[in-house]
Formats: sequence, structure tokens, C-alpha cells
Amino acid sequence: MKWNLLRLAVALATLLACAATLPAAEVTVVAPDSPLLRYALGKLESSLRQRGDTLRRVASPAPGQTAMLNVTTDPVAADGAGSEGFRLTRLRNGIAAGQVLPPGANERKGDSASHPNIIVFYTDDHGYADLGIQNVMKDVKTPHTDALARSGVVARHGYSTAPQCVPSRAGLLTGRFQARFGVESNNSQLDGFNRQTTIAARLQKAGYVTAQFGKWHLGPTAEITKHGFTHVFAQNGQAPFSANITLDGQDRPMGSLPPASYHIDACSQAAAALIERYRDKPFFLYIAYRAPHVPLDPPKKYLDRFPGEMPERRRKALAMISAVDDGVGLITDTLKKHGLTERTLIFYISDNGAPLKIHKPDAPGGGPGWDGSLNDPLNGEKGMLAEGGMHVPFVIAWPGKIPAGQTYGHPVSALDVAATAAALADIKTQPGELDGVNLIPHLTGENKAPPHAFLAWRWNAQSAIREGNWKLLRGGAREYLYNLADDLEEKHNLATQMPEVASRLRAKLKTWCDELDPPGLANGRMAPTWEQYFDHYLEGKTVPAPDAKAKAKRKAAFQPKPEAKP
Ligand SMILES: [Ca+2]
Repeated sequence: MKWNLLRLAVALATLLACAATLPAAEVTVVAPDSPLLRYALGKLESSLRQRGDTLRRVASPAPGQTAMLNVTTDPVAADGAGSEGFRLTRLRNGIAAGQVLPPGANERKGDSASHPNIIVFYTDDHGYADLGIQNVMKDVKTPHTDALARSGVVARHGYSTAPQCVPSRAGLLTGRFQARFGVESNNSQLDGFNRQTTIAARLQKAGYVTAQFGKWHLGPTAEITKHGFTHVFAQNGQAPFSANITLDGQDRPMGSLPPASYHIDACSQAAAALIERYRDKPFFLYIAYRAPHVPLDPPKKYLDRFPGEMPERRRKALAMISAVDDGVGLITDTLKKHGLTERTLIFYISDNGAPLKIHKPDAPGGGPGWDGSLNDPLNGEKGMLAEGGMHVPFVIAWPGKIPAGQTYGHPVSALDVAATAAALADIKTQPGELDGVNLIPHLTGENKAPPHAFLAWRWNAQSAIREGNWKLLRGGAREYLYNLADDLEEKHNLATQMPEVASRLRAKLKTWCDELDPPGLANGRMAPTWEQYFDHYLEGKTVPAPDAKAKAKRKAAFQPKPEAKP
């Protein structure tokens, strides 16, 4: 006993002594757990802070587990002392010994404490134009998301897997193209999805705390926990939350939770509370804001940020996106507060493009149609495999791991989220089990090749393939070929000029589509609505306003009635 205490004392003294001489690099301190060593690690932490270094993470392990402290020294303040092979030679392998490992040694395989946290912000019907960092629209205000993007990567060619909510979410969460298991559209049965293993389930098994916030849209909210999410704070539409945690991130029985604040704010607050609760464990947060999807319901606080002349739908969409942006700010601040910024990989992606409904009716107060978000400069909208339907805002950040300030030009997919997460958590998958790619080597520059040989989609009667800058888009009997390098707006159909390219891509697309359930270049017929969309966006034809009569009727209904005569 005395001997152990002596060794603990030596370890403590050595750890404190080494604080002044730690090299200019990331190091990991590993030691068997004990109250005394925790005390020593605490002292080391405060010494490093006084020296101006950045503390990356302090794990507070359960009794019997290994204590670990990762620190990253500030390169400006660092003296450049040899960073390779640095060791505390006075410490021996023993019960109470502490050890300082060389840089990179902290990525311990199979140890969940070394795995990064993963957060996915998934917005809803949020068009490509509507992040400040996109430099498309001047009216949008997203300072926190822009800062997040500047700390990492703006993917200029980021895609969701579908131009609609359900299939897009099924693809994101499984990491497999959703029509492989029969989830084609919002009208599909979800049996196929229910048989899949979500990335949440994989991460949960790997030791992650998992939590879902906001819109689910993949079956009953009561079943969310069956898909790998331990904590649920779900809300579909205007219904009360279905939650097994409170706004403060504390456990409660799964059930209805009346909204205590605006749904976007509530999701952000609950997510931040869960970060506070689990700051010492790896966590996976899937934060799916129902924004700026209709009904457009921003409170005054957010509307007031967008004064002046503009369509009311636009004002409301900007206000909802601003609320999401506040959430991004709250969550990134919470990470920073606990030294987790460099321990956390964040994705920010929209589930599909904005629904414009061709004529952009400005009916205030929500309802179907234009949600006020915009896809500029892309052509088309939600419900199309034209770029406007699924080429979306796409940001990836992991400060300290992925170089900041990047704009990434190769196409990436929401499918890559699961593949990246699986790789980072050391989750083994079979070849072909996931459709996405681990993006990290591509974003660090280690792998300069495009992540994907091609990306492909099928949504009902439409299908598309993008290979390099070539894109073949099919809708029923129609076929379009675009060179996105100089025609991102999809205005110049080259199908008749370049038949050999179209033919090659069609064959490749057909091979890919034949793996889907059911197989085929199309699943069903083009509805008249989609024929109109294609006419309007891709053929430049004038399509009469579908709601002209209804609009007149609505206007008449709002005329003040003559006062009744006494
Ligand atoms: Ca959506």
C-alpha cells in the first residue's frame, strides 16, 4: 500500500514537473485511474493553461478505467522543443505510472474515449443559396454557421441523396442509398429502413452516447430508440415533442413533452445540455431542425432581424435559418467551453433543396408551396433531380484535424457522413456495406483524388448520375446532359450534341439503378406536376400559374364584407 502511494506521489510530481517542458505537440497522458492521479491531471491542466496552451480534453473515467488527458500546445507559444518520442523516463510501467506518449499516439484503437464526437446538423428544405458563406444572397444572416465553415470546409458540390425528406433521411442515417432497401420517396413503406443498421446504432455499439433532436420522419417517434438513439428529443410538425430527455438534458420517461420554447431553440438547448452532461464521453448528436420547412413559424425575436421590403415568406425563412444559426452558435460555444472543439467533427447539411413551386406564391402564414428559401444559382427545386433539388449547403469542420478555410470542389454526399463516422469510431464494415466514403483523408489533403468515381440518384420516375462535371438527368421519357463545369445552372442540354457521353452515362446509371429495389432507370411514371417542373426549369417553357383561380378565390374571401344594415 505504501509502495503504491509512493509511486503515485512520484507520478504526481513528475506530471507537474513535465508541465513546464511539454513539447510543442499534441501529447497524451495515460495513467491507471486513481483519485491522486486525477488530482495530478487537474494540476497539469491548470499548469498548461497558465502557460497559454490549449487543453484539448480531460476525460473523467469511471472507476477502474484509464484516465487520459490530451493536450495540444499552442504553436505560437511553443518553444519547438523536440516533440518526437518525448517520454517521462522517470515513470515506469507500473500500477501508478503516468506516461506521455508521442504525437498521434492518442488515437488508440478500440478505445472509445479517443474517438471524436460527431454532430450532424440536418436542416430541412434549406436551399443552396441560404448560408452567408455561400456568397449568393445578401439578405441571409448566418454568422455562426459561417464561422463554423471558416473553421473547416465548405463543400461547394455537396449533395443529399434525394429531393425529399424521408428518402434523404433514410440515406443519411443508414449510409446506404435508400432505394437499395425500398425507401424511394415520402410515400414509401419503411419496412426496409427498419431492417437497416443506422450509423447511430453502430456508434452506440462502439461506445458513443447517441441522441436525436427535432424532425424524425422515418416512422413513429416512439421507435426512434430502436434505431440506435439513446436520447430522443423529437418533434414532427407542430405536435408536442416526443422525448425521453428534458430541455435540460435530463432523463424522463419517453412521452409527450409540451413545447416550452420555440422548437428550433428547444432542440438547440437540449443538445447543448446533453453536451454538458456527456462532455467526458464520445457522443453523436443528430440535430434535425424542421427549418426552414413550412409551416413558417419564427417568433418575433428572429423576424425582427430582417426588416425592410421583402416577400413575407422570405422574411420568415431567413428568420428560421437565423434561429438555426443561433443554435449552431450555442452548440459550438458549448463545445468550446469544455475544450471539445478539436474533439468534435461537425457536419451541416440540408436534406433537400428549397421548394419554390415555380411561381413562388407569397401566401403568408405557412401552408404548402414556397418556403421562402432559395436555390440560386442552381436550377430546379425540391422534387427534382436537377441541381436545385439535392445540391445543398454542405459544411464539414473538425478544427485541428481538417485544415481550416477550405473550399472543396469534388462532389461529396450525405452518404459520406456514416462512412466517415464509422471510420473514425473504428467500426468495421464489409466492403460495399456502406455507400459513402470516409472524407477525412480527402479533406486533410492526404488523398487528393475525388472521393467518388460518380454519384447517382433515383427518385420515382427521375434518375441522375454525376461523373466529374458531366451530369445525365432523366425524367420519364426525357433526358438531359449537362456539363456542370460551365453550366451549373443546367440551361444547356447537350444530350443531342454529345450522344456518346449520354449513352455511356446512361449505361452506368442503369447498372447502378439495377441494384435498387425495384430495379430500373425509373420507378413509376412522371406525374403531371413533374412534367410541368421539367418544362419550366429545364425547357424554359411558360407554365400557367396552377393556383390562379384559387388565388382569386382566396382574395375574394378576404374582402371585407359590407356592414349589415341596421
Ligand atoms: Ca426536406
